[in-house]
Amino acid sequence: MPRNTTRLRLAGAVAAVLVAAGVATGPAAQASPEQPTLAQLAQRHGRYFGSATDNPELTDTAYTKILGSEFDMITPGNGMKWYATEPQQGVFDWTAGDQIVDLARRNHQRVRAHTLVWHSQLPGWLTSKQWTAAELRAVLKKHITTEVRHYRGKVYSWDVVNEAFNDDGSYRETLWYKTLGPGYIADALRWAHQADPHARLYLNDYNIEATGPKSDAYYALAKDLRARGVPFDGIGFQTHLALQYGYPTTLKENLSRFSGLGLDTALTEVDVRMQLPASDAKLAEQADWYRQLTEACLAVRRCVGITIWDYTDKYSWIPAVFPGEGAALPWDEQLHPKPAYQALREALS
Ligand code: 9MR
Repeated sequence: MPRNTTRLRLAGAVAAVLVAAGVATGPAAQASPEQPTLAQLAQRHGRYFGSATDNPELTDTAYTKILGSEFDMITPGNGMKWYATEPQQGVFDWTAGDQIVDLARRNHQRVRAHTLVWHSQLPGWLTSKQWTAAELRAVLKKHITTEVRHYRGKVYSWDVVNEAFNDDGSYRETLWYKTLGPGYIADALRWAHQADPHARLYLNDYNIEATGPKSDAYYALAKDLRARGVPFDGIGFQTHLALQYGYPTTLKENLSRFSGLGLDTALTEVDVRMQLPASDAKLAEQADWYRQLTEACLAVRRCVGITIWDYTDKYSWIPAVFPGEGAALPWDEQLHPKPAYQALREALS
């Protein structure tokens, strides 16, 4: 017994050192050698494999068991958004975000923190008032500084600005853009960097997987931010795909051109929805898409990892937002792996 205790203590100490060094250790320590986890398979390529999660689901122990073992990166789906973290002006609430950070830490997982500046899920006090530019700038700076400081040293990256562009490549007319102009993006990045110089800072959006006007807008902005020396590390490709719209065949070349700017890329919110009911044919096509997008990321040196937007259809956001669509994730509602799960394993092997 004492020998086991010593070994456990030693293993714990080694894990702590590796975690401090930013090396993911948990799933490697937990899984059986015959069946490596998605995280372990990704680690062999120097990548991570993550899942989003959300606080209400954490009471589901069958769910948290897979969440804690199969992945090495976790994103809070809602708990770090503005409505949750600053529900009243100047009053900060870290309960939801901390719960997920603590869970990830216990499972030796890293955290992609999400998100600081967005037009959605803002508290009423922020959206119901007419702000002057000076006032809103101060509010934004305080929010970013306080939240990023709170999580300093505890998160791998931040989605600093989320969904800043329209599909045609024009700036989205958000509260931030309308009041502060496009400079809010560089300001947000600078404030986030000051608050946590080690966090990787991302701009994150959907419908930018294929080349086109929206992804061109990010390319131009990224180039400009780089040229001006604004602290900034990567572009998050949300990758919310739908079978009925076709696979984004230019994904790999698109990821590559951002690497060419010296930036990281990541697939940050992957799901592949379909019109219900699901069929074997649709699930096979979905599996093929998961395989292709994984291969695309692995083929691009600076595509650092993949996160799915929760791992099971049981907790997917899709059915509530796209009625009649769903079945978007690699595990079904009973937490059984689907063909997409096998496809992910093969693509990572
Ligand atoms: O997963 C999130 C869901 O629980 C929320 O209801 C929804 C509200 O908009 O936001 C979801 O996450 C979004 C993410 O923050 C940004 N990209 C789109 C995601 C799906 O809507």
